[in-house]
Amino acid sequence: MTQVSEPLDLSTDKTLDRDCTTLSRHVLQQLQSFGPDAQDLSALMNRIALAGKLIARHFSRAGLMEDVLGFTGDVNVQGESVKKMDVYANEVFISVFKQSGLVCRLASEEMEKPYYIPENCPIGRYTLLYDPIDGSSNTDINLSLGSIFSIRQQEGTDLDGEAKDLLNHGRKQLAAGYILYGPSTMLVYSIGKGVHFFTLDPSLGEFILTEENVKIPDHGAVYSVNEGNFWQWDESYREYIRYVHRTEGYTARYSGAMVSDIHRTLVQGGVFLYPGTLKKPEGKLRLLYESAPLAFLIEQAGGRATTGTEEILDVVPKQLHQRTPLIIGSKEDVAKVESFLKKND
Ligand code: P6P
Repeated sequence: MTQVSEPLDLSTDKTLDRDCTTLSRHVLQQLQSFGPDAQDLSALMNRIALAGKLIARHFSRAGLMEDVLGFTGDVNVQGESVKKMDVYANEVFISVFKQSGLVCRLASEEMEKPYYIPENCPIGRYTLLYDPIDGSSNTDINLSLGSIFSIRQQEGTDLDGEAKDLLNHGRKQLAAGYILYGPSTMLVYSIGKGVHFFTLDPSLGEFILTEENVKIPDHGAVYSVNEGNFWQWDESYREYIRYVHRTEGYTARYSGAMVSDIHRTLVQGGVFLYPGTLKKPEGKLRLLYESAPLAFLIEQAGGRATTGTEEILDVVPKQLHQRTPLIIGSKEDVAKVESFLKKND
């Protein structure tokens, strides 16, 4: 008589299965394919995850190690003082894609021109666009910050090494997301099939699936903007701020690191905005490796992202580091901001 084994405790089985839902497996599940393109995307996301783990580890020990915090003394292509963490994180993304055969070019906030990895270029058809550390003003004060990434397919041969094919709208993105270095390290991504949350389990050294198909609420109480720029804005934005000041049910949150503010907006609803100012009429935030990847995510989650006059994902940039005004978040809250812009048109 064969001994009938006790049925598996399903709760254990489910936990085990959840712990085995790594990022690379999730990508293949999303694509329902093991074909070469799916394998490429899975491998790309795995490398992004490795970059996130390396940067998170560096941050976690920053105060204990020499030469991690503080400024390098240099100024980047954006005219911003460079933090040592900016340089480290930028190098991490380059290193994780060497010998990958995947990524030929990397376009970064920290580099004026795209960086080519020659050994990958004959076969690597992907380009990584990224902001290695977004919100680096938070680095030395131990507040949350992030990395933002976007993956595009190279179009054409780029023989002149100018990567002109990158100057295209955001709906060309194959994948986009961010890594949030907070109390826990999270990786949030989309390959156009919804938005998914992964949380780093340091004991495993893996990002594990924690939430699938995240949807942004249609409305949230929080408006997120640097009101220190109030007198530099167009009157229509000042009218919107006066409205939320005098209307019950709104509150302000602003962290100085867009990834943190966007993550809160994605989870709780609301709106984040960085309008053009007198000093920067075109806005501060960069299109290709900050606003477009986040717009891709927020649209996938059922929200919206606009310049105020055009959907962010429709904007075709004229140059790699082009900036843009940004209004992003819940549908109803983005529409509320737009209603003030239209009133003043
Ligand atoms: P301000 C960080 O430099 C960043 O690009 C975003 O992460 C952040 O939301 C914004 O700039 C902060 O800019 O002018 O409010 O300090």
